Amino acid sequence: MSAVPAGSLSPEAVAPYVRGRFGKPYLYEPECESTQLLLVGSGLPEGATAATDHQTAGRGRLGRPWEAPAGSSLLVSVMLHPPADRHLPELSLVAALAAAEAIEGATGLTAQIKWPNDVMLNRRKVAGILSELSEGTVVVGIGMNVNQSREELPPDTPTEAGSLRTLTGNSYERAPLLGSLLFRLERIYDGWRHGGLADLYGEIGARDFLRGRRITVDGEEATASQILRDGRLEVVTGSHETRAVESGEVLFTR
Ligand code: BT5
Repeated sequence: MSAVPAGSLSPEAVAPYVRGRFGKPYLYEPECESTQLLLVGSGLPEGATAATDHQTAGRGRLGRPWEAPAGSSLLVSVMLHPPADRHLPELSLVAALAAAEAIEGATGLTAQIKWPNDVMLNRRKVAGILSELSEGTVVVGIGMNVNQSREELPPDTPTEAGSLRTLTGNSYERAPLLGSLLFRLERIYDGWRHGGLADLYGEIGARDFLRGRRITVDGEEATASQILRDGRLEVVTGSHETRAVESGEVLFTR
């Protein structure tokens, strides 16, 4: 009998589901501050992956927290060594697409990408992406809400949070879900390396959550047109000016 703790992301639980380069080596801590810290500046090869069952200081962008009860979600970081001349913010969309596809594979529902770094299911944020650049390498962190109950999700977030469980009524084994996420991330990242965002544009554009919505970008009201082929968000402002936003904080009103 193996001593795999039920439902953990231990190496023994996850190894059977690691099919490609991503996930090797696999660094696992039952608890840590942030999986990002296990990889940033580590010099590990591309595809190296860090995962945990609980973060004590999980982080979002701009110093914001990422919160999830122990054992409830996917908390994973992957080391990437992208070509130096590439537009790195695109990697958040690459990872968001991989997370969306993994969610779709598990639930049978269509997930959407809320530019620049969220994955949405039925208008709730079910996953968030954090890309951190250090010495030419990028550590992409993915937090995916899997088995949290409604009460276990953070309340009062700017974009309402959901989990696969609250949105489908089902619980999901996390190890196969992680394997699926890593496999899809590898395939999509390889496509991006080869052909840039243009090659993935059909799949990203089809899942563009903000398209046509009334939004505010960094406080300014606008209507989102679409994610552009270069990864920027095209918006039409209140004064009917069309512009492309490079990065920013987007809230949607409807
Ligand atoms: C993100 O930031 O959405 C990126 C989250 C990345 C988390 C992963 S977990 C593995 C790796 N290790 C880390 O330490 N981080 C990465 P941002 O767009 O800034 O969103 C953060 C905001 O989302 C917070 O200020 C809250 O309002 C909200 N939030 C926090 N926890 C959440 C959750 N579990 N589900 C949905 N929203 C959440």
